[in-house]
Amino acid sequence: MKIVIAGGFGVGKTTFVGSVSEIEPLRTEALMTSASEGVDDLTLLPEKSGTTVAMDFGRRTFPGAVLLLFGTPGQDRFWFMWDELTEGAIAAVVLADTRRMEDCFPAIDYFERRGTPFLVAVNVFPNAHAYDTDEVHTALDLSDHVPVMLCDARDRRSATDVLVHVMNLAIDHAHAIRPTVQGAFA
Ligand SMILES: Nc1nc2c(ncn2[C@@H]2O[C@H](COP(=O)(O)OP(=O)(O)OP(=O)(O)O)[C@@H](O)[C@H]2O)c(=O)[nH]1
Ligand SMILES: [Mg+2]
Repeated sequence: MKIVIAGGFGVGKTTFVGSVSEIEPLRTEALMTSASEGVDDLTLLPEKSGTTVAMDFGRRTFPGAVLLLFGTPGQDRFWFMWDELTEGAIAAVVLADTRRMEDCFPAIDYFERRGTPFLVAVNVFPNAHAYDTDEVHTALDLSDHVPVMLCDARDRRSATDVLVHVMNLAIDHAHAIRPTVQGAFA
């Protein structure tokens, strides 16, 4: 099963894939230099030194399912890669940072438009205000069927919990559309 880990710049996508992957993840990090000053806002991310310029790739096996994890690049200037990167994905995780909530809107719009099942996982940064999941759901104006979770992308157990939820979401979605598919060939 292909799962996409998406979200805005610096929200923790690479960290998430690294936490849950059972293989050494493939990363395409480029060192951030003064050339991106004024473009990439690092005010809230003092420790960040690299940024994804193509994708992250990891793998995680559960009983009966192998998840192939594709992390997107976060910046708008890499949007042109999204269609290829997300092709064939059965579900997505949209990571959000409540200090910069609006940064996850493009990813939410993208998966809504494509009809890809997704959930929103708030990566809780220590100095961020603690909102509960209902508040985030309302703030993002999400459909009722889109779950919201809180997580710590650095923590394997927490990030794994997100993966289990997104896997179940994908399975539910597949069951929901199967009668339509069968009907088409009847
Ligand atoms: N405190 C805290 N820091 C985090 C967390 N997740 C990631 N970080 C840090 O935040 C920064 C951004 O993480 P990345 O994983 O590179 O974010 P990204 O979404 O892949 O970034 P781009 O690929 O540039 O869009 C890094 O310095 C991480 O160490 C978290 O849950 N809590
Ligand atoms: Mg990254």
